Amino acid sequence: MRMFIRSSVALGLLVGFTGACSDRQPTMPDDGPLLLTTADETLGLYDGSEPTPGGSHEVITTVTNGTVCRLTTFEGGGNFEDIHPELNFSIPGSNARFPGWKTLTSGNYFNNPSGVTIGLMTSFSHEITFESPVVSVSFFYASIPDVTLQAFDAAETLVATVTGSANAPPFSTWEALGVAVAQNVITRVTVSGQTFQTAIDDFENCGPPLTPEQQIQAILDEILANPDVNAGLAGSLASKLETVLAKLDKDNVGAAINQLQAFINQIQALIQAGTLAQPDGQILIDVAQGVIDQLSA
Ligand SMILES: [Ca+2]
Repeated sequence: MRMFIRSSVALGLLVGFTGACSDRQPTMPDDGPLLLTTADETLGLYDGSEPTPGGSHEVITTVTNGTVCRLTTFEGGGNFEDIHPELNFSIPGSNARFPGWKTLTSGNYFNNPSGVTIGLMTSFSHEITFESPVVSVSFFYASIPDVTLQAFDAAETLVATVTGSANAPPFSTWEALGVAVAQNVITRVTVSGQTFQTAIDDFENCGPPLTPEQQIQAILDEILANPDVNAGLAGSLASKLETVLAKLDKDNVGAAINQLQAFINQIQALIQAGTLAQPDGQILIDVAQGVIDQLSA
């Protein structure tokens, strides 16, 4: 997903960064919310480096005991680029929208939890909203002021809140902050920090179930990523799962369940033969069994 739209705030900043690096003096728009000074310590995470467009955002989906979690690492986002400028656009597969946030691939930050890219606040408070309500939300943060995470349900009731202590500068310590409730009711969260002085990484939301087809695709991806599974074996396992998908496509649930059971039997045999590590195989069995249970319900 490539996005090239930039806010007027970003353009205003760029005007100020025309000299040599050591001479850069940010010029603030008169009506902007920015609170920067020229001192390095308060310039924050963004070092004024050239904005660049990004590509597809990385989202890592895991299924554990029926709970689906979607991890947005921000990898793939551009430098000082809007994560999504349009209302209601969500990163594909993330279940989440990040209005007002930017991705940053270069700046005054270190030891970030994943890759090179982080999510940067461009105001003192931002929302993150969800396509489907979730049960838990978490991320890692580095911030000069304290960071407060508040979760709301569809009725705009505050259902959970947590505050993390300031841990910067320097932006080299990343601490986890998260909330969890009993049911999938969180429709949005607000994150309070400060413009350019608060960043997050590895944003995760958990809860809404995947469809059987999505879960089977997740198993397929897991198999293809496992170095213990050679090409021939992967082909054999994949053909069973592709049969499951074909049966589901024709609403032939009974045949799909039979194929899933055959898949589970094969994984059990591979575990017993020592071909597949027990924890790796058990994850595949758990997800396949979960799909069987879902289809049988
Ligand atoms: Ca990252």
